[in-house]
Amino acid sequence: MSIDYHDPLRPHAHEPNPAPPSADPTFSLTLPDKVIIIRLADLLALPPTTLTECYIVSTGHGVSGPFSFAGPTLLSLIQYYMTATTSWQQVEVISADGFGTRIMAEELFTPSPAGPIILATYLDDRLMTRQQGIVRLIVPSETDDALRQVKWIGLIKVLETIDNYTDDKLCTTE
Ligand SMILES: Nc1nc2c(c(=O)[nH]1)N[C@H]1C(S)=C(S)[C@@H](COP(=O)(O)O)O[C@H]1N2
Ligand SMILES: [Mo]
Repeated sequence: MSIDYHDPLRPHAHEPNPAPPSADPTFSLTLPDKVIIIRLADLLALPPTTLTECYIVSTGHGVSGPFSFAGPTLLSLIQYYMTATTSWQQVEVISADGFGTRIMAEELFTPSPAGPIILATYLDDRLMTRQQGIVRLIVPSETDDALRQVKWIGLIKVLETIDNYTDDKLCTTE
């Protein structure tokens, strides 16, 4: 018998959803002690970081790019809204269509040489359309299958502890 942690935010086979789940790019930021509604204007008010030479590597539909994506870093958003003394260990970024990824605080504090994780609002110097994914997470270290490139972010949840997917979420298989 093996233990399988069916974490939906870990890489898994996936057919990309072609259409935005809603027209509105507003999303929730859930912090350990409060929930904040983030509108596009709030993101545009934070200093942007530009990532050039980005590729979206789709296992089913080939590679597209290079693109330049720009927007605030995920770390800058968290630090802007969170009480500085609150400690946190990981972040869940989930789209309105239920697709998502899990990010360790370490990945934000020590970005990969490919660049920091950003909340992209611009694609090739133009405000992205909803169809293109605004607000779109760009994880530059992920170059295999686009499974961390979350389009249409609906929820960003900052967790104080590491969610190990135990108890009710644990599944056992033969
Ligand atoms: N919200 C959301 N984001 C998503 C997906 C999805 O289904 N929903 N699919 C992922 C996958 S598997 C791929 S290949 C890329 C496709 O991005 P593109 O449509 O910009 O090429 O989006 C990623 N982000
Ligand atoms: Mo994909």
